[in-house]
Amino acid sequence: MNEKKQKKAAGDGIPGKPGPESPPVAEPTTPRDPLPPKADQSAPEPYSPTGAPTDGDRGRSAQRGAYLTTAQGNRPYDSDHSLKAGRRGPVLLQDHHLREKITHFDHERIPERVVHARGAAAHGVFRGYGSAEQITKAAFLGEDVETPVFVRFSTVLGSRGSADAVRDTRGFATKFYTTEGVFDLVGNNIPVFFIQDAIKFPDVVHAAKPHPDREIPQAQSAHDTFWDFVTLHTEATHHTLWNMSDRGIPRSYRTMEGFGVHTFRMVNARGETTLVKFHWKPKLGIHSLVWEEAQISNGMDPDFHRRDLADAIEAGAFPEWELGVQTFPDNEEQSFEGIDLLDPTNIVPEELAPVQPIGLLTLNANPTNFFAETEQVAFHPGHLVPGIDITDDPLLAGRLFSYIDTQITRLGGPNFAQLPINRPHAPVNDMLRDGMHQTAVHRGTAPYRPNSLDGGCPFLAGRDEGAYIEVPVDLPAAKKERGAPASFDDHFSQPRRFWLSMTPVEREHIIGAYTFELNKCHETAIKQRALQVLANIDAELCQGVARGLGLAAPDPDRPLAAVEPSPALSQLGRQWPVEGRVVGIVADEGCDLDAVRSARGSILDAGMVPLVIAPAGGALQNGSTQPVAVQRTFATARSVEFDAVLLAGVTGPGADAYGARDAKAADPAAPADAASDPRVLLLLGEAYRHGKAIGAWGGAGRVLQEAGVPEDAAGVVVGDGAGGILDRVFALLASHRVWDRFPAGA
Ligand code: HDD
Repeated sequence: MNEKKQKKAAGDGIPGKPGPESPPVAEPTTPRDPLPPKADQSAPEPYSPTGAPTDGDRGRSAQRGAYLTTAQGNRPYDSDHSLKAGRRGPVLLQDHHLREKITHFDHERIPERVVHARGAAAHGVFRGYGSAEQITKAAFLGEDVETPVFVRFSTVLGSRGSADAVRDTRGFATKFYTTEGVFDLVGNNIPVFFIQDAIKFPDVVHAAKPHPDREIPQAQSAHDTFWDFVTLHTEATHHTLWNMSDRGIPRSYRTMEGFGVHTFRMVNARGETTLVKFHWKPKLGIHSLVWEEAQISNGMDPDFHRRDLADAIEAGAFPEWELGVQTFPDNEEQSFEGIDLLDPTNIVPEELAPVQPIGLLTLNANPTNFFAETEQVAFHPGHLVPGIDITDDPLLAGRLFSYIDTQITRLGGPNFAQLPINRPHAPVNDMLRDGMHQTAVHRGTAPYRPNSLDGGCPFLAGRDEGAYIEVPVDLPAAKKERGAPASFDDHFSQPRRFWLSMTPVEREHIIGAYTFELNKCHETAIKQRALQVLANIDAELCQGVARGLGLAAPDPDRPLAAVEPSPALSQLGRQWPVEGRVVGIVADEGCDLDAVRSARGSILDAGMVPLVIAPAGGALQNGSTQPVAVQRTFATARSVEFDAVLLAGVTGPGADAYGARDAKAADPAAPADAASDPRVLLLLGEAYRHGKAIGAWGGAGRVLQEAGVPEDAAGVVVGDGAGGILDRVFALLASHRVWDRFPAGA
């Protein structure tokens, strides 16, 4: 290229002076009003780096002004082209905007949580009932006291990008921004834990995470190292059994129980103490997927639970849980009815110690920014308020160390409490100073106490009002040793109680889950060891799994525990509200669209979500009626999304439904009763296998036959018109599934 051409191509080579061929500079967007304030972000405002108070915009919309700027507030005139020596020449290192933009991008990811990496969260409010005032002075549990909360649900094993509906424990962590400081209840949806001592936590996690050579399998316990660990450390038997039950594959975060797992100590205003176990009880009931649904969902919608939570909140169907406590006398043995309360592999049956409700949690707002809130939230079981204290559970002791330690790596230093989502809503005056990512500009000259320079401030709370008052519990005379009490050695009576409390359907599911997982193991010795563990729980369980593995069922190697079942452990046999349930309506343009519209109305009136499933997107219209909007197509719908499926009636006698016309359009010679769309047949077949209520009206029953769904089967409702069948379908939904169809190997 000659010199003249080169100069022209470089836009005269003068930055800021666009040449005639320069692209137009984009118009800046018009400034918007900041987003409305979020109650949970109304934490104390820190000072800006210059020491000036920040403006009211902080914590709502991080960006201000109409113009794109660098991090230093300089306005670039072009953010799409690197600075070059000539348009076709090399990029210049001096381009600060380029380097700043790329450098920041390079550091956008932070280490994911070592466990519970995959999560979804929501803001909400907790209202105390006041019923706990006799046992705790915690202010947030007072009558009608409202406290902002942030709740993060999670799976344990998978990476941040893994699927939601895997068989796993779910985290249920709640941050209460109380007037007395932050209280974190960092629990799970399973009330017991794999291990009794925190020193084994790295071991159980190493065993459960993907194998270190190939890094597979992702987000699964169905592999050799997991089963090797849990059969060698038989204290894991109880938690593993819960995982293999339907509790391991919840239908939704909204339909899970939550548990504090450990025993905590509550302290009232008189200094009296009570031992408690925390329970979260979902208002919508406790519901699970069936295994095949979970597997389908992980492929067709890996964000199944995350989407479900966000959609429900966006639609105004705010999920609610009651917080309850089981209470026990704070005795010297720290046990109740022979159950060691310091052993986190134990539950106390609700029949022995009923759960007493103490407050209501409502989740009512989705996060504004996933990273800032859901990813950066940092929980810690040691974040306690006056009136709630710890016990000597050795698992809890290790957690008290671990959580703060992990945040230092994950969030890049010790100042993570200053991140907006972690800021207490109570005043903070902590004398913690400096460190990586310090965002506060602390004033004063004496960050120590007592001092005589800053007016002696800060002062100490009185002993009666302060936090972290170790209850003066007498410690037994002891010598240092590594060991556990003999009561920690019983690993089978609690699992046996759980098994005996299950209904036949639930037992069938448990046998199916063990059989699936162990058949994924390669080592026969591990499968045999697992069968020995199962034999020590129950012969029916062991034999059922052994059959599926093609191995002999061993005899128990110890006497089976004599325990009473606890019916409260079963998820079945109860009726639940149907609010928020999703009903699919299969329809096409051959249908009576007035009836479809009226069915949608009835479903909405019952507080449920109707989704019309049709051959193509857009709207259904057939001339005589108003169009009906389509939410799912035959290609995007799978049964797992729906709690019940309806087949809309067709218009005239003998009319074809759901794809028959399409088939005929493609092949005019096709017989009049051409098979319906195979995707509809698959949807119906799965809905039937998974125990879902199915309704059909106005001649649509013909499609049921093609799908192999018997019209007279339990939970299949066929009628002339929609009106006659809807109430019966709604009634079926209150039981979650049509349990009479199980066990069917689902
Ligand atoms: Fe843990 C995260 C729950 C035992 C160490 N744990 C974490 C989360 C939940 C739990 C819900 C996710 C919090 C969030 O959403 O950010 N963990 C439990 C329960 C346990 C338990 C119910 C037993 C009763 N955990 C446990 C032990 C240790 C840890 C014994 C270590 C000694 N847990 C951690 C951790 C994590 C964590 C490594 C990872 C990310 C984080 O803390 O913030 O520190």
